[in-house]
Amino acid sequence: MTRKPLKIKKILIANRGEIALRIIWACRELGIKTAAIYSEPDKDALHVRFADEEVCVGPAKSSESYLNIPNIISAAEITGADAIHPGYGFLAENPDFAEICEQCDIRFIGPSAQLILQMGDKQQARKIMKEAGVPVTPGSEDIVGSLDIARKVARKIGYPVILKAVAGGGGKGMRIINSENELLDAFESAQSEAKSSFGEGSLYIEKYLRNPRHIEFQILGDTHGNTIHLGERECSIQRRYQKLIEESPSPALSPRLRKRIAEMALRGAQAVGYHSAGTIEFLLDQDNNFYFNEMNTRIQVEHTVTEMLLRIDLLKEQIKIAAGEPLSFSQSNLQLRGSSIEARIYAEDPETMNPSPGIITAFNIPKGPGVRVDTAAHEGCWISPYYDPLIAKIVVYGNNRQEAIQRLKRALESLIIEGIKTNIPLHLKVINDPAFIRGETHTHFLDKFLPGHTNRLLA
Ligand code: MV4
Repeated sequence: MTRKPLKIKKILIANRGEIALRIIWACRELGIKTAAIYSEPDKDALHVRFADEEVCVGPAKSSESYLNIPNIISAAEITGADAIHPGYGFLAENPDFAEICEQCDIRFIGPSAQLILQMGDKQQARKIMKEAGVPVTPGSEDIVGSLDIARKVARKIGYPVILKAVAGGGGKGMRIINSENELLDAFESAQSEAKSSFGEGSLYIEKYLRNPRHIEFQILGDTHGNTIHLGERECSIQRRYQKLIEESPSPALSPRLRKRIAEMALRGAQAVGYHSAGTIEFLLDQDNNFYFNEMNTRIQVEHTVTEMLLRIDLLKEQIKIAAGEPLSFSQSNLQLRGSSIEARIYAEDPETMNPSPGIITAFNIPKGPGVRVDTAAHEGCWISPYYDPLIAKIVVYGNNRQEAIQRLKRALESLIIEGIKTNIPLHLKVINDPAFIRGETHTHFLDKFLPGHTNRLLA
């Protein structure tokens, strides 16, 4: 995939919150002008204040504002932006949006529409990776079109198995099946859930791994044939597919295992000719077997962990790649040293885990050595109920994991957010937990902290 070099002078930011601000900071440093979009309730938001220009694209409802493709394209035309940065969520992995941008001669900051489409089909992504020689979880070779085929595949790979939606990600349309007599119900309910969530009910089957770790490799590929990896992030501490804590390096990887997985991540990225920032996600089982799970074709929430660890700027690299410039460093420039951890602060009730919108009446951000805070919140700001409840990311660096944990602890202890409820108490419980401190994390780790809130998959 080659794209013509383009001098990017102005970027329209098709997002809100902390990631919109993060994109603005990168543009400032690159000397690129910024245009914000916003919905009616976001008119006083910081991303609107700090952008050079702003355009209202609609009312509160995302489908009428931050997902409103015609209005967003019009905003780019009106402001004369030559590129659009989608951030994460919203339109970041919508192949139609990427395609429309290019057709309107506006550069989409991300990979090609075709690549987004390919990796959005989870079964096709599996197939491509498998053909490239990347290990994938044992499972179906193709979509499982009927109960009969599902039964055959499940018998071959052996129970437990997991049914997943081809259009999935994020856990919707997923079912764990322990034995053949559960297959019929699971197949039908997964199919209808997938259909109502994604408008596409196709399913595939994999061997179910118990308590795997979620380990993802950050990739950067430019249009000059350079593909590098920036190490891994372990994102096992999550609940209902919402990540809570991410860290790099993963305490589970020896240098040797890291090298083996990194080689596979690079192989996968090169096989699809990846350009832009992206992530290749693996599941690591208790015997250190690793399997490709999915590829994310966007900049992720937790990119900050890698930035903090390696002292690089992923947003600037992503933007430069989109402009057709080569990467500003190579694999051999990167040295893994120390440890970085991120705590995601959500506006939610720690008891019920329900969203907790409202006005922030007091706000103190942690400061001091090795602490970075990405947030668009401030004292007096309104956390609206319409969007993602993420209000801040507290990211720390330490010379080793122990120092990073200590730093995160003292940072969280000086983080004051009043007026709304947050998950800060849950974070403190996790980072004081002996198993967490030993690095013994997995994707069901949080279950023990959430009595009465068992993972939906296990329920
Ligand atoms: C799995 C799995 C076990 N075995 N696949 C959850 C979301 C989606 N991205 C993939 N997921 C899983 N796939 C097999 N074959 C367990 C999970 C899983 C999980 C994965 C990553 C992070 C958190 C998770 C929580 C529960 C289940």
